[in-house]
Amino acid sequence: MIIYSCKNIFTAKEGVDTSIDGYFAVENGAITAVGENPIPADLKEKAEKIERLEGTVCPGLLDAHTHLVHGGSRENELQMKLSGKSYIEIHNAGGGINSTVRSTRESSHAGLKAKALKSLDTMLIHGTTTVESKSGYGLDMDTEIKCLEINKELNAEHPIELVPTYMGAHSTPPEFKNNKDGYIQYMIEEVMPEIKKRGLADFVDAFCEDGIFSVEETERVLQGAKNLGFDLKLHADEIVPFNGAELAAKMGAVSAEHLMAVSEQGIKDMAKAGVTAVLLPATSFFLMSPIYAPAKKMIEEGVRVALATDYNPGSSPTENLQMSMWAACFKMKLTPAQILRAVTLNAAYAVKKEKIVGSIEVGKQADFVVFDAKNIEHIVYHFGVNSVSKVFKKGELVVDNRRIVYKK
Ligand code: IZC
Ligand code: ZN
Repeated sequence: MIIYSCKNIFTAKEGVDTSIDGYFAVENGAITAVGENPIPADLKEKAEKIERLEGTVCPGLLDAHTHLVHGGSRENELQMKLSGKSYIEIHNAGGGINSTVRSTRESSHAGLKAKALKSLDTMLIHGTTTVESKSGYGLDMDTEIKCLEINKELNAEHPIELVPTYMGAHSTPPEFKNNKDGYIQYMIEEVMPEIKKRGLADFVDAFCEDGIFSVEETERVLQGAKNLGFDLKLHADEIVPFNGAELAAKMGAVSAEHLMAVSEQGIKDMAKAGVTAVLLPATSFFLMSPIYAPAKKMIEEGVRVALATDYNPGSSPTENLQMSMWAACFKMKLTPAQILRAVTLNAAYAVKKEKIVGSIEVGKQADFVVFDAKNIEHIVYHFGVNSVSKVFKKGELVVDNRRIVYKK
Protein backbone atom coordinates (compact mmCIF):
# COMPACT_ATOMS: atom_id res chain seq x y z
CA MET A 1 0.00 0.00 0.00
CA ILE A 2 1.24 3.48 -0.93
CA ILE A 3 0.02 6.64 0.75
CA TYR A 4 -0.06 9.88 -1.24
CA SER A 5 -0.26 13.13 0.63
CA CYS A 6 -0.86 16.61 -0.81
CA LYS A 7 -1.73 20.06 0.51
CA ASN A 8 -4.55 20.37 -2.06
CA ILE A 9 -6.67 17.38 -2.97
CA PHE A 10 -9.91 18.00 -4.86
CA THR A 11 -11.71 14.71 -4.24
CA ALA A 12 -14.83 15.59 -6.31
CA LYS A 13 -16.87 13.88 -3.60
CA GLU A 14 -20.53 14.87 -4.01
CA GLY A 15 -21.25 18.08 -2.09
CA VAL A 16 -17.60 18.98 -1.38
CA ASP A 17 -16.41 21.93 -3.47
CA THR A 18 -13.16 22.75 -1.72
CA SER A 19 -9.86 20.92 -1.70
CA ILE A 20 -8.47 19.27 1.41
CA ASP A 21 -4.99 19.15 2.89
CA GLY A 22 -5.04 15.39 3.02
CA TYR A 23 -3.94 11.91 1.98
CA PHE A 24 -5.23 8.79 0.26
CA ALA A 25 -4.03 5.19 0.24
CA VAL A 26 -3.71 3.06 -2.92
CA GLU A 27 -3.65 -0.71 -2.95
CA ASN A 28 -3.97 -2.99 -6.00
CA GLY A 29 -5.02 -0.07 -8.19
CA ALA A 30 -7.84 1.05 -5.89
CA ILE A 31 -8.29 3.77 -3.27
CA THR A 32 -8.54 2.21 0.20
CA ALA A 33 -8.47 5.24 2.53
CA VAL A 34 -8.95 9.02 2.23
CA GLY A 35 -8.72 11.68 4.89
CA GLU A 36 -7.41 15.01 6.07
CA ASN A 37 -3.82 15.31 7.26
CA PRO A 38 -2.24 14.20 9.54
CA ILE A 39 -2.12 10.57 8.34
CA PRO A 40 -3.29 8.26 11.19
CA ALA A 41 -0.39 6.36 12.81
CA ASP A 42 -1.90 2.88 12.26
CA LEU A 43 -2.30 3.56 8.51
CA LYS A 44 1.23 4.96 8.31
CA GLU A 45 2.60 1.76 9.82
CA LYS A 46 1.03 -0.37 7.10
CA ALA A 47 2.36 1.74 4.19
CA GLU A 48 5.27 0.57 2.03
CA LYS A 49 5.85 4.16 1.01
CA ILE A 50 4.50 7.63 1.74
CA GLU A 51 4.82 10.02 -1.17
CA ARG A 52 4.30 13.74 -0.88
CA LEU A 53 2.84 15.24 -4.08
CA GLU A 54 3.46 18.92 -4.88
CA GLY A 55 0.70 20.96 -6.57
CA THR A 56 -2.98 20.06 -6.69
CA VAL A 57 -4.35 16.53 -7.00
CA CYS A 58 -7.65 15.75 -8.77
CA PRO A 59 -9.37 12.58 -9.96
CA GLY A 60 -8.24 11.51 -13.46
CA LEU A 61 -10.09 13.59 -16.05
CA LEU A 62 -12.87 11.90 -18.01
CA ASP A 63 -13.59 13.08 -21.54
CA ALA A 64 -17.23 12.08 -22.02
CA HIS A 65 -17.67 13.03 -25.70
CA THR A 66 -15.15 12.27 -28.45
CA HIS A 67 -15.13 11.01 -32.02
CA LEU A 68 -11.70 9.41 -31.50
CA VAL A 69 -11.34 6.94 -34.38
CA HIS A 70 -11.37 8.57 -37.82
CA GLY A 71 -9.28 9.00 -40.93
CA GLY A 72 -7.89 12.26 -42.29
CA SER A 73 -8.36 15.84 -41.15
CA ARG A 74 -10.36 18.83 -42.41
CA GLU A 75 -8.10 21.87 -42.30
CA ASN A 76 -9.13 22.41 -45.94
CA GLU A 77 -12.45 23.69 -44.45
CA LEU A 78 -10.73 26.50 -42.55
CA GLN A 79 -10.78 28.96 -45.44
CA MET A 80 -14.53 28.31 -45.90
CA LYS A 81 -15.08 28.93 -42.19
CA LEU A 82 -13.04 32.15 -42.36
CA SER A 83 -15.13 33.39 -45.25
CA GLY A 84 -18.27 32.87 -43.17
CA LYS A 85 -19.62 29.47 -44.32
CA SER A 86 -21.54 27.68 -41.56
CA TYR A 87 -21.03 24.09 -40.39
CA ILE A 88 -24.24 22.96 -42.12
CA GLU A 89 -23.34 24.81 -45.36
CA ILE A 90 -19.98 23.02 -45.46
CA HIS A 91 -21.78 19.72 -44.72
CA ASN A 92 -24.25 20.28 -47.56
CA ALA A 93 -21.42 21.11 -49.96
CA GLY A 94 -20.03 17.57 -49.48
CA GLY A 95 -17.54 18.54 -46.78
CA GLY A 96 -18.09 17.97 -43.09
CA ILE A 97 -18.87 14.53 -41.69
CA ASN A 98 -19.16 12.83 -45.07
CA SER A 99 -15.66 13.93 -46.10
CA THR A 100 -14.34 12.23 -42.95
CA VAL A 101 -16.48 9.18 -43.83
CA ARG A 102 -14.63 9.01 -47.17
CA SER A 103 -11.20 9.28 -45.47
CA THR A 104 -12.16 6.70 -42.83
CA ARG A 105 -13.41 4.20 -45.39
CA GLU A 106 -10.15 4.62 -47.35
CA SER A 107 -7.93 4.12 -44.27
CA SER A 108 -6.51 0.77 -43.18
CA HIS A 109 -7.15 -0.75 -39.77
CA ALA A 110 -3.49 -0.15 -38.85
CA GLY A 111 -3.58 3.46 -40.06
CA LEU A 112 -6.74 4.32 -38.12
CA LYS A 113 -5.42 2.62 -35.02
CA ALA A 114 -2.03 4.40 -35.12
CA LYS A 115 -3.74 7.78 -35.51
CA ALA A 116 -6.12 7.12 -32.59
CA LEU A 117 -3.26 5.85 -30.43
CA LYS A 118 -1.34 9.06 -30.97
CA SER A 119 -4.42 11.04 -29.92
CA LEU A 120 -4.80 8.89 -26.79
CA ASP A 121 -1.21 9.67 -25.80
CA THR A 122 -1.94 13.38 -26.26
CA MET A 123 -5.06 13.04 -24.10
CA LEU A 124 -3.14 11.19 -21.40
CA ILE A 125 -0.41 13.84 -21.25
CA HIS A 126 -3.18 16.41 -20.68
CA GLY A 127 -4.65 14.45 -17.77
CA THR A 128 -7.42 12.39 -19.37
CA THR A 129 -7.68 8.82 -18.03
CA THR A 130 -11.08 7.69 -19.40
CA VAL A 131 -12.57 8.53 -22.80
CA GLU A 132 -15.97 8.00 -24.38
CA SER A 133 -15.44 7.19 -28.06
CA LYS A 134 -18.13 7.38 -30.72
CA SER A 135 -18.08 5.62 -34.04
CA GLY A 136 -19.97 7.23 -36.93
CA TYR A 137 -17.41 7.81 -39.69
CA GLY A 138 -17.85 4.42 -41.31
CA LEU A 139 -21.65 4.25 -41.43
CA ASP A 140 -21.60 0.93 -43.32
CA MET A 141 -21.45 -2.29 -41.30
CA ASP A 142 -17.83 -3.21 -42.05
CA THR A 143 -16.28 0.20 -41.37
CA GLU A 144 -18.35 0.80 -38.22
CA ILE A 145 -17.28 -2.59 -36.89
CA LYS A 146 -13.67 -1.90 -37.86
CA CYS A 147 -13.68 1.38 -35.90
CA LEU A 148 -15.34 -0.22 -32.86
CA GLU A 149 -12.86 -3.14 -32.96
CA ILE A 150 -10.04 -0.58 -32.92
CA ASN A 151 -11.58 0.93 -29.78
CA LYS A 152 -11.62 -2.50 -28.18
CA GLU A 153 -7.97 -3.15 -29.05
CA LEU A 154 -6.86 0.28 -27.84
CA ASN A 155 -8.79 -0.20 -24.62
CA ALA A 156 -6.73 -3.33 -23.97
CA GLU A 157 -3.39 -1.83 -25.04
CA HIS A 158 -3.43 1.77 -23.78
CA PRO A 159 -3.73 3.00 -20.16
CA ILE A 160 -6.78 5.12 -21.07
CA GLU A 161 -10.06 3.24 -20.67
CA LEU A 162 -12.49 3.65 -23.52
CA VAL A 163 -16.28 3.67 -23.34
CA PRO A 164 -17.53 2.78 -26.84
CA THR A 165 -20.62 4.31 -28.48
CA TYR A 166 -22.18 3.33 -31.82
CA MET A 167 -23.18 6.46 -33.75
CA GLY A 168 -24.34 5.26 -37.15
CA ALA A 169 -26.94 8.04 -37.03
CA HIS A 170 -24.23 10.66 -37.48
CA SER A 171 -25.02 11.28 -41.14
CA THR A 172 -26.73 9.49 -44.02
CA PRO A 173 -24.11 7.70 -46.17
CA PRO A 174 -23.96 8.22 -49.96
CA GLU A 175 -25.26 4.69 -50.68
CA PHE A 176 -28.53 5.67 -48.92
CA LYS A 177 -28.76 9.16 -50.43
CA ASN A 178 -32.49 10.01 -50.80
CA ASN A 179 -33.38 6.95 -48.69
CA LYS A 180 -32.91 7.96 -45.06
CA ASP A 181 -35.69 5.61 -43.95
CA GLY A 182 -33.83 2.74 -45.58
CA TYR A 183 -30.67 3.74 -43.71
CA ILE A 184 -32.52 3.90 -40.38
CA GLN A 185 -33.98 0.45 -41.00
CA TYR A 186 -30.49 -0.88 -41.94
CA MET A 187 -29.05 0.47 -38.66
CA ILE A 188 -31.86 -0.95 -36.53
CA GLU A 189 -32.23 -4.34 -38.21
CA GLU A 190 -28.69 -5.12 -39.30
CA VAL A 191 -25.89 -3.03 -37.78
CA MET A 192 -27.07 -2.60 -34.18
CA PRO A 193 -27.89 -6.29 -33.62
CA GLU A 194 -24.42 -7.25 -34.90
CA ILE A 195 -22.70 -4.69 -32.66
CA LYS A 196 -24.73 -5.91 -29.69
CA LYS A 197 -23.87 -9.54 -30.47
CA ARG A 198 -20.16 -8.71 -30.60
CA GLY A 199 -20.33 -6.52 -27.45
CA LEU A 200 -18.70 -3.60 -29.26
CA ALA A 201 -20.68 -0.67 -27.82
CA ASP A 202 -22.29 0.34 -24.51
CA PHE A 203 -24.19 3.33 -25.89
CA VAL A 204 -26.00 4.39 -29.05
CA ASP A 205 -25.95 8.08 -30.00
CA ALA A 206 -27.61 10.08 -32.82
CA PHE A 207 -27.14 13.54 -34.35
CA CYS A 208 -30.59 15.09 -33.93
CA GLU A 209 -30.30 18.34 -35.88
CA ASP A 210 -32.14 20.27 -38.58
CA GLY A 211 -30.89 18.81 -41.89
CA ILE A 212 -29.31 15.71 -40.27
CA PHE A 213 -31.86 13.51 -38.40
CA SER A 214 -35.29 14.89 -37.41
CA VAL A 215 -36.80 14.30 -33.96
CA GLU A 216 -39.03 11.53 -35.38
CA GLU A 217 -36.13 9.82 -37.17
CA THR A 218 -33.92 10.10 -34.09
CA GLU A 219 -36.66 8.63 -31.91
CA ARG A 220 -36.86 5.58 -34.19
CA VAL A 221 -33.10 5.05 -33.98
CA LEU A 222 -33.08 5.44 -30.19
CA GLN A 223 -36.09 3.18 -29.72
CA GLY A 224 -34.42 0.52 -31.87
CA ALA A 225 -31.29 0.82 -29.72
CA LYS A 226 -33.27 0.69 -26.49
CA ASN A 227 -35.08 -2.46 -27.61
CA LEU A 228 -31.67 -4.12 -28.07
CA GLY A 229 -30.57 -3.09 -24.56
CA PHE A 230 -28.19 -0.22 -25.39
CA ASP A 231 -27.95 2.86 -23.17
CA LEU A 232 -28.70 6.11 -24.96
CA LYS A 233 -26.92 9.38 -25.66
CA LEU A 234 -27.99 12.20 -27.90
CA HIS A 235 -26.39 15.06 -29.86
CA ALA A 236 -29.11 17.55 -29.00
CA ASP A 237 -29.83 21.18 -29.86
CA GLU A 238 -26.29 21.80 -31.12
CA ILE A 239 -26.99 24.41 -33.77
CA VAL A 240 -30.71 25.33 -33.68
CA PRO A 241 -33.41 24.73 -31.01
CA PHE A 242 -34.84 21.36 -32.03
CA ASN A 243 -36.46 19.75 -28.94
CA GLY A 244 -33.46 17.42 -28.64
CA ALA A 245 -33.17 17.77 -24.85
CA GLU A 246 -36.91 17.03 -24.51
CA LEU A 247 -36.44 13.87 -26.60
CA ALA A 248 -33.42 12.76 -24.52
CA ALA A 249 -35.53 13.09 -21.36
CA LYS A 250 -38.52 11.30 -22.89
CA MET A 251 -36.35 8.38 -24.05
CA GLY A 252 -34.54 8.05 -20.69
CA ALA A 253 -31.14 8.87 -22.23
CA VAL A 254 -28.14 8.87 -19.90
CA SER A 255 -26.88 12.11 -21.45
CA ALA A 256 -27.75 14.89 -23.88
CA GLU A 257 -24.73 16.57 -25.44
CA HIS A 258 -23.92 20.01 -26.95
CA LEU A 259 -27.15 21.89 -25.97
CA MET A 260 -26.01 25.31 -27.20
CA ALA A 261 -29.59 25.98 -28.37
CA VAL A 262 -31.45 24.11 -25.58
CA SER A 263 -34.94 25.41 -24.66
CA GLU A 264 -36.21 26.30 -21.18
CA GLN A 265 -38.50 23.28 -21.32
CA GLY A 266 -35.60 21.06 -22.38
CA ILE A 267 -33.62 22.11 -19.30
CA LYS A 268 -36.58 21.37 -17.02
CA ASP A 269 -37.16 17.98 -18.64
CA MET A 270 -33.49 17.01 -18.29
CA ALA A 271 -33.45 17.98 -14.61
CA LYS A 272 -36.59 15.94 -13.95
CA ALA A 273 -35.43 12.87 -15.86
CA GLY A 274 -31.86 12.98 -14.48
CA VAL A 275 -30.23 13.35 -17.90
CA THR A 276 -26.61 14.50 -17.61
CA ALA A 277 -25.75 17.48 -19.84
CA VAL A 278 -22.40 17.07 -21.61
CA LEU A 279 -21.32 20.55 -22.72
CA LEU A 280 -18.68 21.20 -25.35
CA PRO A 281 -17.50 24.82 -25.21
CA ALA A 282 -14.37 24.11 -27.29
CA THR A 283 -16.80 23.43 -30.16
CA SER A 284 -18.48 26.86 -29.84
CA PHE A 285 -15.00 28.37 -29.88
CA PHE A 286 -13.93 26.39 -32.94
CA LEU A 287 -17.20 27.02 -34.82
CA MET A 288 -16.51 30.74 -34.23
CA SER A 289 -19.91 30.92 -32.56
CA PRO A 290 -20.83 33.51 -29.93
CA ILE A 291 -23.28 31.01 -28.42
CA TYR A 292 -22.29 28.79 -25.49
CA ALA A 293 -24.62 26.34 -23.77
CA PRO A 294 -26.37 27.95 -20.74
CA ALA A 295 -24.32 25.99 -18.22
CA LYS A 296 -25.01 28.16 -15.17
CA LYS A 297 -28.74 28.07 -15.78
CA MET A 298 -28.69 24.30 -16.12
CA ILE A 299 -26.81 23.94 -12.83
CA GLU A 300 -29.30 26.32 -11.12
CA GLU A 301 -32.18 24.23 -12.46
CA GLY A 302 -30.65 21.04 -11.04
CA VAL A 303 -29.11 19.49 -14.17
CA ARG A 304 -25.87 17.56 -13.68
CA VAL A 305 -23.35 19.26 -15.98
CA ALA A 306 -20.28 17.59 -17.50
CA LEU A 307 -17.72 19.07 -19.89
CA ALA A 308 -15.93 17.28 -22.74
CA THR A 309 -13.72 18.05 -25.75
CA ASP A 310 -15.92 16.76 -28.61
CA TYR A 311 -12.56 15.78 -30.17
CA ASN A 312 -13.28 15.32 -33.89
CA PRO A 313 -11.69 16.47 -37.16
CA GLY A 314 -14.36 19.03 -38.10
CA SER A 315 -15.77 21.01 -35.20
CA SER A 316 -13.29 20.44 -32.36
CA PRO A 317 -9.89 19.13 -33.40
CA THR A 318 -8.34 19.13 -29.92
CA GLU A 319 -7.53 16.28 -27.55
CA ASN A 320 -6.89 18.69 -24.69
CA LEU A 321 -9.74 18.70 -22.15
CA GLN A 322 -8.16 21.71 -20.43
CA MET A 323 -9.26 23.74 -23.49
CA SER A 324 -12.90 23.01 -22.56
CA MET A 325 -12.14 23.86 -18.94
CA TRP A 326 -10.81 27.32 -19.86
CA ALA A 327 -13.73 27.97 -22.21
CA ALA A 328 -16.15 26.89 -19.45
CA CYS A 329 -14.61 29.47 -17.14
CA PHE A 330 -14.11 32.40 -19.48
CA LYS A 331 -17.15 31.89 -21.74
CA MET A 332 -19.70 30.12 -19.49
CA LYS A 333 -18.54 31.68 -16.20
CA LEU A 334 -18.43 28.39 -14.31
CA THR A 335 -16.34 28.31 -11.14
CA PRO A 336 -13.15 26.22 -10.85
CA ALA A 337 -14.96 23.74 -8.56
CA GLN A 338 -17.90 23.41 -10.98
CA ILE A 339 -15.44 22.88 -13.84
CA LEU A 340 -13.38 20.24 -12.04
CA ARG A 341 -16.53 18.37 -11.03
CA ALA A 342 -17.74 18.57 -14.65
CA VAL A 343 -14.64 16.76 -15.96
CA THR A 344 -14.52 14.15 -13.18
CA LEU A 345 -17.56 12.85 -11.26
CA ASN A 346 -20.23 14.43 -13.48
CA ALA A 347 -18.45 13.15 -16.59
CA ALA A 348 -18.41 9.69 -15.01
CA TYR A 349 -22.22 9.89 -14.64
CA ALA A 350 -22.43 10.70 -18.36
CA VAL A 351 -20.89 7.30 -19.19
CA LYS A 352 -22.45 5.35 -16.27
CA LYS A 353 -19.07 4.85 -14.57
CA GLU A 354 -19.82 6.96 -11.50
CA LYS A 355 -19.41 3.99 -9.17
CA ILE A 356 -15.94 3.15 -10.56
CA VAL A 357 -14.16 6.41 -11.44
CA GLY A 358 -14.57 10.19 -11.18
CA SER A 359 -13.68 10.88 -7.54
CA ILE A 360 -11.01 10.20 -4.94
CA GLU A 361 -13.12 8.07 -2.59
CA VAL A 362 -12.70 4.68 -0.96
CA GLY A 363 -13.53 1.87 -3.38
CA LYS A 364 -12.88 3.88 -6.53
CA GLN A 365 -10.18 3.10 -9.05
CA ALA A 366 -6.91 4.98 -8.30
CA ASP A 367 -7.04 7.28 -11.33
CA PHE A 368 -5.63 10.68 -10.41
CA VAL A 369 -3.67 13.59 -11.82
CA VAL A 370 -1.28 16.09 -10.31
CA PHE A 371 -1.58 19.64 -11.61
CA ASP A 372 1.40 21.95 -11.37
CA ALA A 373 -0.89 24.51 -9.70
CA LYS A 374 -0.98 25.81 -6.15
CA ASN A 375 -4.78 25.55 -5.80
CA ILE A 376 -7.87 24.66 -7.86
CA GLU A 377 -8.34 28.26 -9.05
CA HIS A 378 -4.82 28.26 -10.45
CA ILE A 379 -5.59 25.17 -12.60
CA VAL A 380 -8.08 27.17 -14.65
CA TYR A 381 -6.49 30.60 -14.26
CA HIS A 382 -3.10 29.63 -15.73
CA PHE A 383 -4.39 29.15 -19.26
CA GLY A 384 -2.99 28.05 -22.61
CA VAL A 385 -0.43 25.66 -21.12
CA ASN A 386 -0.61 22.03 -20.05
CA SER A 387 -0.70 22.19 -16.25
CA VAL A 388 -0.75 18.41 -15.72
CA SER A 389 2.60 17.11 -14.47
CA LYS A 390 1.77 13.54 -13.38
CA VAL A 391 -0.96 11.05 -14.27
CA PHE A 392 -1.76 7.81 -12.42
CA LYS A 393 -4.07 5.16 -13.92
CA LYS A 394 -5.23 2.31 -11.66
CA GLY A 395 -2.42 3.29 -9.30
CA GLU A 396 0.33 3.15 -11.96
CA LEU A 397 2.35 6.23 -12.85
CA VAL A 398 1.74 6.69 -16.63
CA VAL A 399 2.82 10.33 -17.11
CA ASP A 400 5.70 11.83 -15.13
CA ASN A 401 7.01 15.36 -15.47
CA ARG A 402 4.72 15.83 -18.51
CA ARG A 403 6.13 12.80 -20.34
CA ILE A 404 4.60 9.41 -21.14
CA VAL A 405 6.20 6.74 -18.94
CA TYR A 406 3.87 3.76 -19.41
CA LYS A 407 5.48 0.79 -21.17
CA LYS A 408 4.39 0.50 -24.80
O1 IZC B 1 -17.10 15.47 -37.98
O2 IZC B 1 -18.23 17.32 -37.88
N1 IZC B 1 -21.10 17.72 -34.73
N2 IZC B 1 -20.63 15.69 -35.33
C1 IZC B 1 -21.69 16.46 -34.83
C2 IZC B 1 -19.57 16.39 -35.52
C3 IZC B 1 -19.85 17.67 -35.13
C4 IZC B 1 -18.29 15.82 -36.01
C5 IZC B 1 -17.88 16.25 -37.37
ZN1 ZN C 1 -20.06 14.98 -31.25
